Amino acid sequence: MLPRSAPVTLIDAEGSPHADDQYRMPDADRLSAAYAALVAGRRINDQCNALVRQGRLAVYPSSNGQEACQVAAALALGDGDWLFPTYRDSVAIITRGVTASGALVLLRGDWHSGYDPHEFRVAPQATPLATQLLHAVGFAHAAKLRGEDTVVLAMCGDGATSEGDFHEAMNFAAVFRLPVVFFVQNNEFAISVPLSRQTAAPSLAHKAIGYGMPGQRVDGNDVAALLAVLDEAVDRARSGDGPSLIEAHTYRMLAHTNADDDTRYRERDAVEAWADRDPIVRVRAYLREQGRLDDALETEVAEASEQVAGELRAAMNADADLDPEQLFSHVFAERPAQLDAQWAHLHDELDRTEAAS
Ligand SMILES: Cc1ncc(C[n+]2csc(CCOP(=O)(O)OP(=O)(O)O)c2C)c(N)n1
Ligand SMILES: [Mg+2]
Repeated sequence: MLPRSAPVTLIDAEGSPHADDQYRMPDADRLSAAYAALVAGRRINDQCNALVRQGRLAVYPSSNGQEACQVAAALALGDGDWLFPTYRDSVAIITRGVTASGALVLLRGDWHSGYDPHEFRVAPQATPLATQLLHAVGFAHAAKLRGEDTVVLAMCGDGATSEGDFHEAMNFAAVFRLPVVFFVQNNEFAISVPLSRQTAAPSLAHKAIGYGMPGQRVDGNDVAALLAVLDEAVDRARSGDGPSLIEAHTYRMLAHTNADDDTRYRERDAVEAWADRDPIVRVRAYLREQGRLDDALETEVAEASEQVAGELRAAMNADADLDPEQLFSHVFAERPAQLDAQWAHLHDELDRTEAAS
């Protein structure tokens, strides 16, 4: 049950294969698909970072540098399985098949999810930390009671592991042997709080033992290792052996969101050191070495990513059709006097705007 002392790695930072006696290298077709998704994921992250500066997205918690975790989480699941993502997991949602513009509707500021969770088997992105873990566990419990073979993969960050909801979710899932994979992206920060101020445990994966489930640590910038480790946890869940906790060691390359200034709490050198461990560079080097990737295919992958980014730009640059009255919908069954006054104020303003135009 104990996690390894060092994270599982199958492709090292130079792109060379790293032998492991427990985990096998995923086949080249799967890694090629992962590479294409990684390149698209990076392009989407960069596009969203630009859109937020242009005022077209309200906020963007990017996964720059964490794309291997995003891609592997989506690719490790079968079609009928469910993903429970956080605010930082837009790329995982898109890799699962949701259109980029649909996935970004929430972060644009809309009050509804931009996709049908049942169509893609992806829950809406959760912003209150660790709440999605409880939803995931409840969902898995229901699936088990119904005799379905659904596996649920629930994502969270290192900071979220300090929440009470994390504890409740882990304990319930283990006691009832539920088909859940808890997937922690340890990017070393919870906004400005470093991991050293978050936990005194030897690793986040070690927390699994106390609940009675296996924990494993994996290099979060190695998509091959992530796929192999997540595959094993998904198989275990599906075969009725219960939940697992996987901790991916990665790094948040940008600030928490556009609203954060990370120069106030971390050194540039630390960030730059992680640039050498970029998740795209190493799988690209490996696939090239294997003769599975050449200039033509790289161009094809880059062009496909440009197309996704272009479609996203076009969708986000179109003004949303907003109804200001929705601000008042479903808040109170009977509107109190204070909101009545605000309602009247809004209508007065709308009438005057209309009269002036
Ligand atoms: C219950 C709750 N408390 C506090 C917050 C404010 N908050 C938003 S993100 C964040 C940090 C989370 O860090 P981590 O879990 O490591 O995820 P990351 O952002 O690094 O992906 C905090 C404290 C919140 N969203 N929900
Ligand atoms: Mg974090």
